[in-house]
Amino acid sequence: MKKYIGVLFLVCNSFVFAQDKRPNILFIMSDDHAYQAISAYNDKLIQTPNIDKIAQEGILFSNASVTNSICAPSRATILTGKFSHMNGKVDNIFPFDTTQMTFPQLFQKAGYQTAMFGKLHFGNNPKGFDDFLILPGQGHYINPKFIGKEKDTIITGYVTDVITDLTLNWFDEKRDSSKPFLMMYLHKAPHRAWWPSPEKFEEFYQKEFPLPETLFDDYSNRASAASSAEMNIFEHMHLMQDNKVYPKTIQQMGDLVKDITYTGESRKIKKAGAGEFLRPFRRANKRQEEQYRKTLDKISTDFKNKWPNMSDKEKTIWKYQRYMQDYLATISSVDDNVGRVLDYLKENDLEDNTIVVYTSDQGFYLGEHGWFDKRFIYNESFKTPLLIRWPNKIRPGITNDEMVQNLDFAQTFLDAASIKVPNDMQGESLLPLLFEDQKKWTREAVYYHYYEFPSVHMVKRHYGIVSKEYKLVHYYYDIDEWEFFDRKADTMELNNLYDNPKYQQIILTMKKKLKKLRKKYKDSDELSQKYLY
Ligand code: SGN
Ligand code: CA
Repeated sequence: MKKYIGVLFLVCNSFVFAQDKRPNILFIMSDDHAYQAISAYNDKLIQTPNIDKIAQEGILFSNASVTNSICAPSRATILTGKFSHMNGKVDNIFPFDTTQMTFPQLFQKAGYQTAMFGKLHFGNNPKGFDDFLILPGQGHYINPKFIGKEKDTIITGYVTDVITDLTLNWFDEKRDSSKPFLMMYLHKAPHRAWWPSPEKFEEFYQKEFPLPETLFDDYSNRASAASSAEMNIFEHMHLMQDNKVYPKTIQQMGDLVKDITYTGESRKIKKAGAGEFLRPFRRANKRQEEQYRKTLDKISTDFKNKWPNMSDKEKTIWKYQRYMQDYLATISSVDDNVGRVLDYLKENDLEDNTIVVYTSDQGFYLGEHGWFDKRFIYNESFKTPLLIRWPNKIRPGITNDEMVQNLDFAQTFLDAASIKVPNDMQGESLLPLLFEDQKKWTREAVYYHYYEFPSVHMVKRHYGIVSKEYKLVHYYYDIDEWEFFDRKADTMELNNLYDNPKYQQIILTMKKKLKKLRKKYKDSDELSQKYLY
């Protein structure tokens, strides 16, 4: 009997030991973080030493992309490992069917301890989490409210710091060291309306940023969708909500009030965004308001002095600088806070067995093509940052240019944790690329499909195929137009070659590949009909 107990003890022990060896996963995602605003990708706009550290000690993907460049659909794709047309969350409007399997549920079942803090923006509470506190919808930058498992709560402070405090407190107070963890640490920043902390607001207000080459793009040589979109900095960015021309009393602005409140989007669109007007700042308490006021007054004075005498071109540049100052200031806070979490892992001996991922729910335009926002298949919003560290597994400092997608995350994490992948997931595990086993990676091109139209920013519905070399796009629904770009020759995507005789053969080949991909992933014109409104 004793002998059997001994054997049983050994078996149990080795089981516990084997369990312990499964890696922890820290999934860090921000909202609308352009790769152009991470110094590991581009150091012309901002220094992000902490985020960069993940790439220095791991891998950086230079061609990582999303399947549908908008918030909730990206999150649904990440959680289900399926394209929007399969998981049904095609845009921020259609509901998510919560009976679907998501990868955190599989982690929880497999014995991982699971937690989520921050922005989910999904319309539902997440499944498969032992603990969570999520922002309702878009959430607030200042003194944010959180939805919890048991009760809701409002926490005083700046959202990026608060989400980090919640994450670190969970590690300190709730983590069960006998289990590996899956932590989803999800930032609201740098989402519009780009409210920095008071300190960063002042610090970044002093800075001036280089102009993107295509700030004054006239959208010639492109499909008509580029010129009909409503995300142009000069035309559609609000002076008040976005650029923070927010005088103490509106009367102080005299005749300029008309400009502040009516420059920007069409009345219809402006009405839709009106709820957001000043909302983030209105949540500030007296002390916080005073802190912000210092910088706000400088902005109003500058606006009052300069605006009436500026040309349209100068106005665009003024708005661009204001935009970059605030957008990048919110990122600077994200970077500081990522540093706090990385330090925690190091100080608590969690560094070695933790896979750290940094990504965004999609990319963003930082003035390229004159734009802000996302949605298009053009590089700045189609691509997304992706940096992964896994000590002793990933060779430090490597870069990979394969066509990987947010679609692949679920399968990658399941594979790393040795959990069985459901047959209907549509991505690929990235482990061969992390381990530089290139032969095991056969994907040539990826598929993209954007749906949310007509809606804010008015980006037409489109789908397409993207390889390292080429991009072929079809705009449908209310128009029928194609675009074809030579990605290597035309990195800024200014020259639609769809009608160029020299490219007809390759366009034909890409069309065939697109058709094949649509078949493989089970998308079709008939299915698109289901998602019209
Ligand atoms: C809001 C923003 C838009 C943004 C959408 C979707 N306008 O409507 O600029 O595209 O959210 O963003 S705002 O005036 O309300 O800030 S997403 O990240 O949630 O998809
Ligand atoms: Ca987003």
